[in-house]
Amino acid sequence: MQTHNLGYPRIGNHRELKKACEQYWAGKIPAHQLEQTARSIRSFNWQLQKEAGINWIPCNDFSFYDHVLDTCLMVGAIPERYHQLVEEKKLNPIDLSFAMARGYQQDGLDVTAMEMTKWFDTNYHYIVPEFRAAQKFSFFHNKVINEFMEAKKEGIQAKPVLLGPISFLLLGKEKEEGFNRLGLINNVLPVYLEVLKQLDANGAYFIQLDEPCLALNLSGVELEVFNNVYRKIKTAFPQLHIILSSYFECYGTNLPTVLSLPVHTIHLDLVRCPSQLNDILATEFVKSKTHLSLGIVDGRNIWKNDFKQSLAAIQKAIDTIGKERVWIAPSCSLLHTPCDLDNETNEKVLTAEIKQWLAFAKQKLQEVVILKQLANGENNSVLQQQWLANTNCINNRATSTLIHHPAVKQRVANIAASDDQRLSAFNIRQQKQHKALGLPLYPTTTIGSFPQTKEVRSWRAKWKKGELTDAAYNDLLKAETEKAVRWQEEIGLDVLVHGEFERNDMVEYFGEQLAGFVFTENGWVQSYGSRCVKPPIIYGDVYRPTPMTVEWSSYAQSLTKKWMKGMLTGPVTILQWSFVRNDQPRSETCTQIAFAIRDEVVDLEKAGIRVIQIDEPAIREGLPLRRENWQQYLHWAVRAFRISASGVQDDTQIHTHMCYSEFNDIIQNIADMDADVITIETSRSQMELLDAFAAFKYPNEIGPGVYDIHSPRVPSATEMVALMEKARAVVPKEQLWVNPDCGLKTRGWDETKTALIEMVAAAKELRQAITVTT
Ligand code: THG
Ligand code: ZN
Repeated sequence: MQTHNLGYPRIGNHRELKKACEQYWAGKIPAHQLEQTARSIRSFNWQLQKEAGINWIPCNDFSFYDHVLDTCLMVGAIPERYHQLVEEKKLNPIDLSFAMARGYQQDGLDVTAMEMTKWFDTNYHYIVPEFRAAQKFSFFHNKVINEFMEAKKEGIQAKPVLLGPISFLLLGKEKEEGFNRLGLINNVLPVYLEVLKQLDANGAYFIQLDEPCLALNLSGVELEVFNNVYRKIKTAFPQLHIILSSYFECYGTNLPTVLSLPVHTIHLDLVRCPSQLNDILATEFVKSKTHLSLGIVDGRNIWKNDFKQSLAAIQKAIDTIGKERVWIAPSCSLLHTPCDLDNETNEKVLTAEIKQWLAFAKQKLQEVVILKQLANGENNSVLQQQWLANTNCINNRATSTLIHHPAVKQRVANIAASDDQRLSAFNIRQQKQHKALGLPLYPTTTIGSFPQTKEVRSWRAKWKKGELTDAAYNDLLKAETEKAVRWQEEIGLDVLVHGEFERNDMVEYFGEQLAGFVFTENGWVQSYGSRCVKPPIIYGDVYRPTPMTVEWSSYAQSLTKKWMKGMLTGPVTILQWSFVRNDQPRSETCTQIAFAIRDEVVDLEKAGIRVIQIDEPAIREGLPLRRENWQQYLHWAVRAFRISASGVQDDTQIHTHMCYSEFNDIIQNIADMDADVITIETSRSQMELLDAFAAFKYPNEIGPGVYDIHSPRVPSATEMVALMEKARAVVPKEQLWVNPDCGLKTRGWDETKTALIEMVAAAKELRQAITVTT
């Protein structure tokens, strides 16, 4: 029996990599210091895994920015617009990768960044490879060899991890019409073979090829490519030991192909797909020589492993295929969990009772090793103690009174048919809302947040440290809010927002006020590049003890005669961006959150807030990886949104906001959410996204974003009018709103002001055009 790890968090125990990268980008530290930080993180991680007793420790799981981007560099898939950076500016591979991820604006050059999208169903974003029909590949950056040698110098025989060639192609996108990127496989495979050759020559023994696309629905043609590629690898390197891994889902209909591939080991995500093991053990596979890596420790969540349950599965595998063919591992790379629970030392933040239920990356590796020892039949007092401690923690969590609130469960169990229905149909609500709100055609609004300046952040930091009293902090926020309100009135926006200066993260802010959530001090997880999030932990039944946003919204409304929009995060997004309890279905937890948000919506209405936005940017990324599971998810996710929105009168207007999404394939479900107004990101794609809404004849009101807030560029009123005219060509003008793409939290005030003044001018021009023509 062997243990291995698929990947370790690379941000560093205290986000050292984030800090070093940002300092390097700001020109505050030289390249060698950045590389020194990277080396010490790698070394720290390797030694930690060695001390934990892991047999096969990964290398090349490190990345300065993203591992898919690194793969682009490995195989020389460098889009043409960056070529001058290599040829003229002589950028080294690390600087080049930063330019590809972040764009390059220097010495008169303005090269745009590559696109970013979500890594499967996680909150991690990867850089999307760009392919052309005549795409050439070459072994361009030898990072993987370097890291293998670096580990060797540290006395570690590491297991290089590579994103497999097929998933690499499938995760990318065609940048021109008329070809299929998978057709490039014969061009890219030689580069992979060259990499394997050099790894082999340098003494690599096991090599992990990640093919996470095996978690998706694949066609017969795609599966045939798997057959060909892995046979060619075997033929070229009969002596190399390939570990093929996929995660986040069952292999499903891909399983027969996977089991037939000539690889040394096949990794199974037994957390997402526990049934898979029995299925495999009932086939002819048993008679083969292939090893099975049992991904039994949850790499996506923070709960302690249940040893008893895990051992039952491991034992079954051992009994059927023998100890020699069994490996133990986390279910996927530990990239998605925080580094080390030992860094949580403040009992006021994370109580001892809850902390004992948790395991972060370091603890998960210890679990993997203990499971192996237990399965091996080893027996000593330490092991006995570990077993006992685990049993106690698991029992303690199962029976804890902290978790269960009968009233919450009852409310979900007694859900009435009317709970997810507004009082009247949209056309009736629309009439009542138009009458009650008295807004002009093409009403203008923003998505919610205004710039979180250094000052605002510093007030919060001081207040958290106790250097600022509640009263002083509140006064500062009130003044900032009032400034924002006055300014919005001045420029003539129609529906105002309070600016959200009191909030940190749009999920954290609500989690902190809801029962059933806890937080960590240092539980950071990489989101993209140097950006990290600290997901809340949902450990128990969720309810809302007291109003969360009513005070701020009422205060802001009291400052103006215009309508002030209430701003909430929706139940699906709160669920999606948290670590969720695993002792009940996600749908159940989501419904509990939905009722908590509903209570807030009702209280906002009572306080006189008549326009309420419930953001759901994460609804699409929550989609299951396999299509056959989509409708079940969409059923409970859409219902959760509707529960949160349906407690109000007809003339209260419910908005929602979505971004970073394609909507074509779920447009019916978005319509089923039945928000009175939806604002969406469309400006980057020049309103292309709106096509789905137009073709579907989306019945409710829409605010297609007219400018891209992710860029500092300020568009003119003329450009925005042109975009809105595109929208008007496919959506009746009575349905249209004018707003930016997304919240303005990450922008500066100057650009925000200029852009919004232009936006209001654009709306006026659009209204003018109507009066002239009628
Ligand atoms: N919140 C959460 N998840 C998210 C987003 C979010 N996932 C998708 C998208 N938005 C990711 N975008 C970002 C943007 C900025 C940051 C993180 C994710 C960010 N993080 C700070 C950093 O790394 O410096 C840390 C957080 C803070 O200091 O408040 O800026 O909005 N949950
Ligand atoms: Zn957005």
